[in-house]
Amino acid sequence: MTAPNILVLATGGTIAGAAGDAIRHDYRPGQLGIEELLERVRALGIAASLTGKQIANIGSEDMSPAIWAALHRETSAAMAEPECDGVIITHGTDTVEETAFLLDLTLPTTKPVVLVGAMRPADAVGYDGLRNFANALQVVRSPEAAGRGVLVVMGDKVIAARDVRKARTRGIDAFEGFPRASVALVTPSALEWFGAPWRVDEPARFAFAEALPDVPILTVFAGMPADYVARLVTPATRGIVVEGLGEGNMPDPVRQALVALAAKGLPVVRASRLEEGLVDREPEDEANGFVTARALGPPKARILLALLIASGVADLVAIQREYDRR
Ligand code: DAS
Repeated sequence: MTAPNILVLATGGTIAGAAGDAIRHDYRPGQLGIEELLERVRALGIAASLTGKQIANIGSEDMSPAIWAALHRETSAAMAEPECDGVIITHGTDTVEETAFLLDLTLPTTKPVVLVGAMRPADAVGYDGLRNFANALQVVRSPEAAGRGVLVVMGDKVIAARDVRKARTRGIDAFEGFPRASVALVTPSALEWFGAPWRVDEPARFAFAEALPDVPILTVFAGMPADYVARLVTPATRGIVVEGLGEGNMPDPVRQALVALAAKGLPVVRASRLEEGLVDREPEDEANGFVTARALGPPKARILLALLIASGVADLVAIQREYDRR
C-alpha cells in the first residue's frame, strides 16, 4: 500500500494531556502539541504521511461552536483536496459524541473522517492514546472507511457517530455504541468491518450552521417542580430536549408546562436519561405535541434538533421523521 496522506486536526483532550507524573490521578488535558504527538506516532513506523494542524488545545468540556466551525471548515477543505485521503481529529472524550455527530450530519461521506481520544494522559503508565491513534490510522487508511459517515475510534472499537456514547468515567474501555455496538474491530495490525459501507458517496445531510439556535436539555428527576421548565427557557430558546426518566417520562406538572410551550410552537423532544433503549412515539405524543428521540441520547438529540431548526425545519412530522431515520 502506498502511504496515504492524512490530515490530523488536533483539539486537545486527554490524548494530549499531561500529569507531570506517571501515577498521578489528576492531570491537565490539552498539553501536548500536535507535532509532539505526531513525532511519537511516526516512531511507530506506520506507512502514512501525516500533516498536523492545531485547531485548539482544550479539555473538550470547553468545546465550542467556534471550534466546531473550524473543524468543519478544515475537514471540508481536506475532503475537496484530491491529495488528501482522510482526516483524523484528536478530541477529548467528554464531548466527542457531540462533535462526531455534528460533523456526521454536515459532511459528505466521500472520505474517511475519524475522531480519536484517550482515557489516560500522554505521560501516564499505560497511555492509551498512542494505540488508539494507531488504530485510528488503520481505520482512516482503509478504503472501506468511506461511506460510513464519521467514525469514532476508542480502544479497539470503531463506533459510528450516530451510536457512540461515553458510558464510563474511567478505564480505557469507556465507550459503547447504541443501538449498534461497533461497526468494526481494530488493532494496530488488523481491521475487521462488520458489513459493507451504508452511506456510499452520500452528500452532507444538513448545511453546517455557524451559530446553532438555543436548544437546552431539561434533565428530569423524581420530585421535579414544574417551574424548572420556566427557569430553563429564555426568549432565545428555540426548542427543548427532555432528558426524561425511563422511556422519556416526566412528572405530570412538568409535562403540562412543556405541552404549553409546544402549543406555542417550541419543538419538545423526549429522550431518556438511560444509557440504552429507544424512546418510541406513543399515542399521547400526538396530543402533547411532542417528538421522540428514538435511539439518540440527549446530547445527540440536541445537536439534531438545533440543526433542524437552523435549517428551517419546523413541522413536527418532519422533525419526527429525522429522528426516526437515525
Ligand atoms: N478532559 C476530558 C476531555 O477533554 C476527558 C478526556 O479527554 O478523556 O474531554
